[in-house]
Amino acid sequence: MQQLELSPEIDFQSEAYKDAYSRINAIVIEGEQEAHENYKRLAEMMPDHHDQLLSLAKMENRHKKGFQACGRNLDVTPDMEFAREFFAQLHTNFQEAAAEGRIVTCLLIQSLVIECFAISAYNIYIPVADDFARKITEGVVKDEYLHLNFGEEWLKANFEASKAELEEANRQNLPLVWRMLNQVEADAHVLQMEKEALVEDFMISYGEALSNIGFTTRDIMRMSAYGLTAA
Ligand code: PL3
Ligand code: FE2
Ligand code: FE2
Repeated sequence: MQQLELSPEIDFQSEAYKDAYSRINAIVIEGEQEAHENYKRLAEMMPDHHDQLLSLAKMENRHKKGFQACGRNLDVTPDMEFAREFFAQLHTNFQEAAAEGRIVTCLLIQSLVIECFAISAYNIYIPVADDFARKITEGVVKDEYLHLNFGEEWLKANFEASKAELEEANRQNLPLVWRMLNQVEADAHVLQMEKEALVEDFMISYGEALSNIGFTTRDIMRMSAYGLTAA
């Protein structure tokens, strides 16, 4: 609220806002769709957690519908082609890991990387969103913490056996996050979301997740650096 008072009025109907929103909204819709498919796939790969994962998949589908409504509310048509391109590399990495039965890599991509990306983006969006989108996003972000928690709990319980694969998956996928952040920087700025804040929030959520799973501070520092040098 305080942030709202400090920032100048946002004109949600300006052409500049709607143009930027057509890409950001599409990214979020596509992200929720990817998450929906990824949890369905994980449900097949993890029979012990099948029902829980299907319920997460259903939540993602509801999130997608919520964000589609946010676009319609502003009279914006989401640029889905741009968004599919935006997620292409992460999508491919998940598909390849799933095809080889690499559950740990799939969980790192979906439940750690994508969920932390979503949590940071949504938290930073909420104070600068229009009233309609703020209510939707507040509901969604609560669910995303549950999704992150699912990955944390499983990886924590299987930490020793997962460690090497987690390190490799981090090395492969974290650089993609920095690239994606660079790609949204200009549009996010139009929505009054600053890249520095997104990076900071992401690093905090992701670092906390790695810590909860069992990595040491030294591990976390080293693992976080992968993204930055290759960006
Ligand atoms: C997982 O449940 C959802 C995955 C969504 C990923 C979203 C990434 C968003 C990055 C773009 C930054 C702007 C966000 C604006 C919020 C409406
Ligand atoms: Fe979601
Ligand atoms: Fe999620």
